[in-house]
Order: sequence, then structure tokens, then C-alpha cells
Amino acid sequence: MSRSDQLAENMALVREKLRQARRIVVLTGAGISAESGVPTFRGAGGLWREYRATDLATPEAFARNPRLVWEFYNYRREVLASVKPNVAHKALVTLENRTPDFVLLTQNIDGLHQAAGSRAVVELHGNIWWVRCPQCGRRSEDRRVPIPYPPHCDACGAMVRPDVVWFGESLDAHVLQTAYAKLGQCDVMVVIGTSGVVQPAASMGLYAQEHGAFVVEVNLEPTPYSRAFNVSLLGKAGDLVPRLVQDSGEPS
Ligand code: BJW
Ligand code: ZN
Repeated sequence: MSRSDQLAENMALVREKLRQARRIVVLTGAGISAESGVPTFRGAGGLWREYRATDLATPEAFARNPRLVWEFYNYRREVLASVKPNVAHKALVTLENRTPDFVLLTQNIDGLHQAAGSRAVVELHGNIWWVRCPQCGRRSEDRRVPIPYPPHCDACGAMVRPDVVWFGESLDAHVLQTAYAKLGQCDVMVVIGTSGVVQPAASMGLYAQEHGAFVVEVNLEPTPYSRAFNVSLLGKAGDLVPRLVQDSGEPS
């Protein structure tokens, strides 16, 4: 079978699975926002000045040089302030609207799913538009671009940090509990635009599969999990996701 025949067959199978499913979990990563113009973390686009983005998303980097880390997050706020959700984000809203039990787990901190209209969004790694005080724990929304340095907590005066999850930090316990409860019960899971290297999100597809879900991956490239999942669809999220969600009768 040719590659395009294989893709068409897999697309038809996944479309049908999504139609029949009552419980769907979607997990997204930076790849779904790439076509909106948001740089991904790994591969081309993962650099800011001479730094790797992943080296700045750490508590050690913030302790060593908070000004640099805030400059990095201010740069990203500036990028995000002008981008819009794309057709893949929007197709997931359609999927949510027609699915009895739907949840969207996202590693992205950009808020684009909510901007598209998704409601059942669980942010695994936090949100860039919120800040958190490391001293008193106070969280607040702050949409200023840029945030003047150094940003202070209104309650206790300490310097606040982005309300995101950095390497070596635990994901919020309630968020994880919600995620695993949904993963353990879903019929179908779709994993979109994530390289599958950052834990615990990377293992969530296998967790769902071990609990009986049909797991589909959508990515430009194969990932460490492509062979393990039921179906791996190679291509752009903006091309494939809308086609997976459209009605079966329509041409793919
Ligand atoms: C397209 C496309 C298009 C492009 N269409 N596709 C177990 C084993 C080993 C290590 C660990 C472990 N458990 C925990 C760890 C340590 C660590 C970890 O995983 N390290 C690995 C790197 C080895 N994990 C943690 O520290 C986590 N904490 C934790 O588990 O606490 C308990 C614990 C701690 C320590 C030890 C043990 C337990 C926290 C992880 C937090 C990650 N934070 C970041 C920054 C968030 C804030 C910010 O954005 O600034 O989250 S790092 C960064 O990576 C960000 C992302 O959400 C995350 C994932 O990246 P993603 O989304 O996959 O993006 P990319 O760029 O990697 O991939 C893009 C993909 O899209 C590619 O595949 C492209 O092909 C594709 N693509 N265009 C479709 N158009
Ligand atoms: Zn405080």
C-alpha cells in the first residue's frame, strides 16, 4: 500500500473511532501552536538569543538570573500577545462540542485553546499570563507586556515568577489527579504535536492505552511513542486535525 493510501485509511479509521467514542482525551504540545507562529521548544525555533529555551525554563536559571528569565518570558508574552488560534485549535472545539465526555490536556502555557473556545482545558504546565509568589503562594493574572522588572507580589512584596511548571518541579497534584482519572477512562486519546520527551506528559498516551484506550498520534515527525500507539499520523496538525473531526461522509 502506498504512503498516501495508508494515511487515508488511517484517517478514516480514526475519524470513525472519534465518532463512536463517548469519552475522549486530547493531549497537546507546542506543535499545535507552531502554525499560529509560536516557536516550539526543541528543533528549529527552540532558541532565544543564544540560549536554549529549555535551559531557561528551570528554577536554577531563575535563582541564578531572574532578570534574564523574566526577559525570556516577556519576549514570549510579546510573541503570544499577537498570535491567534489556528484551525487545529478550532477543530478541537468542534470535537468537544459533539463529545459527551471530553477533556483537553495541554502542556502549552499560551492560552490558545481557551482563546479558540475550548472549555474543558487542563493546563499541565501552567499559564504564562499568570504569576505566582514563591514566598506566600499568591497567584494572580497579569497580562502586561512587558511586565516591568522586577515584578513584586502585592501581598508580601517578594519577586513573583511566571506561574508555569519548570523542570524538576512537580505538576499540580489536583491537575494530575484529574488528568489520570480521565486518561484511565477514555475510549480514544489523541496526542498532538508533542515530542514525547518531557515527563510525566510523555507517558500519558501509554497510560491511556494500558487502560484500554485507542491512542492516536498526530505529529510532523515520528516520536519515541509512534510505534507503540495504535495509529501514528504524520503531518501538520493544521492539516490533519480538522480532517479528523469533519463528518465521515465528507472527502478527506
Ligand atoms: C508539529 C508541528 C505541526 C512541530 N504539526 N506537529 C521520568 C524519567 C526521566 C525524567 C523525568 C521523569 N519524570 C520527571 C522527569 C524530569 C523532567 C523530564 O521529563 N525530563 C526529560 C526532559 C528527561 N520532568 C519534570 O521535571 C516535570 N516534573 C516532574 O515530573 O516532577 C516530579 C519529578 C521531578 C524530577 C524528577 C522526577 C520526578 C516537569 C516538566 C515541566 C516542563 N516544563 C516546560 C516549560 C513550561 C513553561 C514554559 O513554557 O516556559 O514545558 S519544558 C517544555 O517542554 C514545556 C513543554 O510543555 C514541554 C514539552 O514540549 P513539547 O510540547 O513536546 O514541545 P517540543 O518542542 O519538544 O515538541 C514539539 C513537537 O511538535 C515535535 O515533536 C514536532 O515534530 C511537532 N510539531 N510543528 C504537528 N505543525
Ligand atoms: Zn507574596
